[in-house]
Amino acid sequence: MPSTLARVAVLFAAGFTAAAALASATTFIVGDDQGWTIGVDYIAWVRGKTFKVGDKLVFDYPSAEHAVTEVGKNDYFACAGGSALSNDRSGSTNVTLTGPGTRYFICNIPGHCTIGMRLAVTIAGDGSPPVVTPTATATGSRIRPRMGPVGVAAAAGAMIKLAL
Ligand SMILES: [Cu+2]
Repeated sequence: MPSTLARVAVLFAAGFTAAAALASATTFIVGDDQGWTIGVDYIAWVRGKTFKVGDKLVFDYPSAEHAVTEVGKNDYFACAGGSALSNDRSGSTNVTLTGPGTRYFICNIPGHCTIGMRLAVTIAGDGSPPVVTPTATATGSRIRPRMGPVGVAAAAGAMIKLAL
């Protein structure tokens, strides 16, 4: 019986951790209200922001006017879209930051990159994963002495309800 309760508690703790990790992912609208367009300083837009693995970039733009073209570092600085890693003109381009490092985006419509439609985003990689700290109720052997059997049962019951 205690092992079943402990298992439920561990499952509950794992579920809570996963939910917390999901909740901490951030969606960034590139350029905020202005979106992906000419006349926005994307270098300034990036400044002060922290991008993490799992965060998402959303580029909003009129599909007839712009594109989101992911390129390598050299092509970013050269405004060259010829050997793009990807290109999208859907009007709403979602990019999930799946790993650490720097990713480079330009608009490959001729002339647009050179006048500022380029974005370089550096994704932090060294953040250690959240540490799961077993609580007193999650580990049977660590139940606080001052909590009587009724309290333990009530706590376990509450956790089972939450887990279901
Ligand atoms: Cu453009």
